[in-house]
This record gives sequence, structure tokens and C-alpha cells, in this order.
Amino acid sequence: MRYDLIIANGTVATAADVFKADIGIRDGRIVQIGGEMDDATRVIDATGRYVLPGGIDSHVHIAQPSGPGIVMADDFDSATRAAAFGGNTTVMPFCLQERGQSLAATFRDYREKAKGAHVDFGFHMIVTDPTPQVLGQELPALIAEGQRSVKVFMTYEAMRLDDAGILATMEVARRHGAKVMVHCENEDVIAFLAARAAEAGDIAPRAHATTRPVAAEREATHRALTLAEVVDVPIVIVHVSNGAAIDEIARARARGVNITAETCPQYLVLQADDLERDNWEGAKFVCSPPPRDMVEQQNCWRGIQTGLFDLFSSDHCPFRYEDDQGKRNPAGLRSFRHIPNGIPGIETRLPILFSEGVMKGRIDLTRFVALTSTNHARTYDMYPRKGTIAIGADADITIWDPQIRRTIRHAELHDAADYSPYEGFEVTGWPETVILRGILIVEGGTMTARAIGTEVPRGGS
Ligand code: DUC
Ligand code: ZN
Ligand code: ZN
Repeated sequence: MRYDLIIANGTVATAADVFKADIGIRDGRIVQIGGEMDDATRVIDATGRYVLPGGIDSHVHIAQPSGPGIVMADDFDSATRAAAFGGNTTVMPFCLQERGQSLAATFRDYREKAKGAHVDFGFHMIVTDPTPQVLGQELPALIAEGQRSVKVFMTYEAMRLDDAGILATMEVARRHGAKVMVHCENEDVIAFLAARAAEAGDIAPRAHATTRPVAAEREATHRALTLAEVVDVPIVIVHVSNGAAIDEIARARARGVNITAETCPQYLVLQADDLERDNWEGAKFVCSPPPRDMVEQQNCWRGIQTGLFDLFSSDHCPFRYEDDQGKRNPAGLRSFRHIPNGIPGIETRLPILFSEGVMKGRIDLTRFVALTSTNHARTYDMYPRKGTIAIGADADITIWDPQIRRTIRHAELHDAADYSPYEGFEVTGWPETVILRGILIVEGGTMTARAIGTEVPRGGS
């Protein structure tokens, strides 16, 4: 058999096994694992390297409307370039329905915006306006064509649904076969605390964290799980930041609720104290839920290690810092309430978990692969085409050098923000070669193929 590409002599890992084998690739798919192979257009020698499934980042925000006067830093070009350099071969951004808009039209817009992406992609719908038209016709039609994940917010006045709206959305998801992703924070608690903070003249970025306490996340997590239990719909609890929310998830799982749980790098390596940095620099760390403290970092690590968490995503949501349409917008300089919520992280997600998790001995390679790739594909109906190294799967592969030491510097990253919240963070290991459907897209620090990303069919091979 003739191969387009052979990856030779590497240590291969899936979510189940770690083994030495060569991999043969033809027509964008993996066609052989192990055994004799010769006659290839190209052979990559992966001696001393790990050969892993391409990263899937199933929680990213790209080119999303962010309120008056605020502009998200990344479009699909810059976000997916950064994703590729960070070892990702698939990303899953959100289609945000703005109130008064059609969900179907929103989806068409995002599909248009995604043309020219550098990695493969799939979407989640965010429902902010569950009208009879949206719930009765548009959402069922979108689910029927494969868009089987819907997000709802319990916070943000302009986007949140009340419990009735969440139940109605969950019911449609349940009936038509979709999962519901929930951002769990109690908006009334946050508004109450923010008003008190304003009265006290407490307007700096640090107040973002103090007005979004663990209790607000814990209560909302409990409520979201309860609503999902009542409707009997699979639920994804996104960006979990603390042990109390973890305990709610564990209890609901024990009751039989079908839960997928996600955490993100910011809850493992950042802290609320970072929001205290001088000269409004704390704004660089404003995201929701906010980073917590060392104890909660340990609780999140425990969730990573014990299997409570299924997904490790970036929640990439980039805003420029030195920009009057970004973190330092005029209103944002007057109060933390107007600092856009979200931080960049699409390129640093995998190296941070690899370094802090695998290299420091907290998790093994199989768990790394599960958390960063396989479980995303399984959760969002892309498996086994995506998320594993198996015969017949798309040849989406990253080749990691576990020896490389790098200090994260935004100047060396590829997103269109102007800072990284992980500036100065030291990592060991980097995905130096990235292959999408058999095509090398990143090699030797440069992008070697562009704009070949396609939408992933959901629901089978
Ligand atoms: N929630 C997200 O999921 N991403 C960014 C901001 C937010 O609140
Ligand atoms: Zn969210
Ligand atoms: Zn998000």
C-alpha cells in the first residue's frame, strides 16, 4: 500500500493506551497502525516524541458580538491559527443568538464567518430568546441537521434565561436529542453584590471576583442540575471553578443525572488575587466564573484526577487590553462591571495541562488525551471520526516534544489579543507538529497549510 504520510518511531497515546507504533495515513485518514510500512510520500521521524490525537477545544468564543462598543479580538482567521499552533485540530465556537434575532439566521451568519478557518470546527447554539418560533421550529430544525448542543446562561442580564426559559429550552433539547450546556451563576446574587460594591466605591477589577462568589456558582449549578433532572435531559456544566460546584455535580451524578463536566486552565493556574494587579491590569484576568484561590485550584485538580471532569477546554474569549473596545474601554475604566468578561487561551490550553498535568505526574497521557480530545468528540457527536487514533479516523494528529521548555510570551502566540493571562508561565512540552486530515498545518514553528478547515459532520463517521 502506498501512504501519503507515515509517522514513524513515535510513542502513540489514545484515551485507553500508550504504545509504540508507526502510523500510516492515506487520503486524510489513518489506514494502518503498527506493522510493516514503506513507500510513502513523506515519513516523519517521531523518535522521542508523543503522537497524540489532535486537540479538540469544544468551548471557544470567536467573532461573537460582545455588547455596545466592545469587540472580540479574534475572528476565525486569527483564532483558528492560534488554535493550530497550540495543537488543536478542531474547535467548537458558539453561535450567539442576540435577543430579537432568529437562531437560524444567527447560525447561517457564523457558518459564513467560519469560512477560511485553519482547523475543523463545529458549533453550539446559544439561546437567549426562547420564543415560540425559536423553540417550536428553528431549534428543532437545527438539531435535526446535527447541531446537537445548546447553551444557556443563568447570568448576564442581556442573555440569561429564567428557570422557565431554561426548562422550555431543555424540553426541546430532550425531545429532539440535544445536550444543554449551562453557564451556572446566580444573576440576582451578582447584581445584589455588585450594587453593594458600587455603593462602597469598590469599582476596581478585583470586585469582579468578590461579587461572583463560589456560593453564586454553587447555587446555580445545583439549580441547573435540578432542572435537567426534572426534564431528564443530558446537561454539560461548563467552566466549573470550585469544589462546592464539583460536589453538586457528584451528588447529582449519584442520583443518575446525565452530566458532562468541564473545567478550564484558568481554574488550575490563575487566582482571584491576579485581579488585584496594579494599574487596572487585573482586568486581564476578568472572566466568569472568576479564578478562585489555591484551595479551589486543588479541588479542580482533584476533579481532573478523579475523573469527575470529562472536558478540559479553554473558554477562549479574547478581548484586547490596550483598546477602547476591549478591557480598557471607557466604561470599564470606571467600573469592573463594564470590563468585558473573558480571557484568551486557545493556544495555551494544551501546553498548560501537558506541563502541569502530565509532566508533573498529576495525570497520565491517556487521561490527558481523554480530557483534551476524545471526550470532546464523544460528547459532541464527532467520535470516532475525531478524537482518537484509530483506523478509519481522520488523521488529526499532534506530535509533541516533551523536552521543549518554553516561557509563555504573548509576543510568540498567534491570537489577535495583545496579552496572555499566562505571560511568563513556564511549560515543558509543546505540540511542535500539527496534522489535520493528513495535511501538515504547523511544522517548525510555521503554518504550512492554511484555510483548510471544514465543518465536522456530527453524529457518526
Ligand atoms: N462565559 C463563557 O462561557 N465564556 C466567556 C464569558 C462567560 O461568561
Ligand atoms: Zn459561560
Ligand atoms: Zn465560554
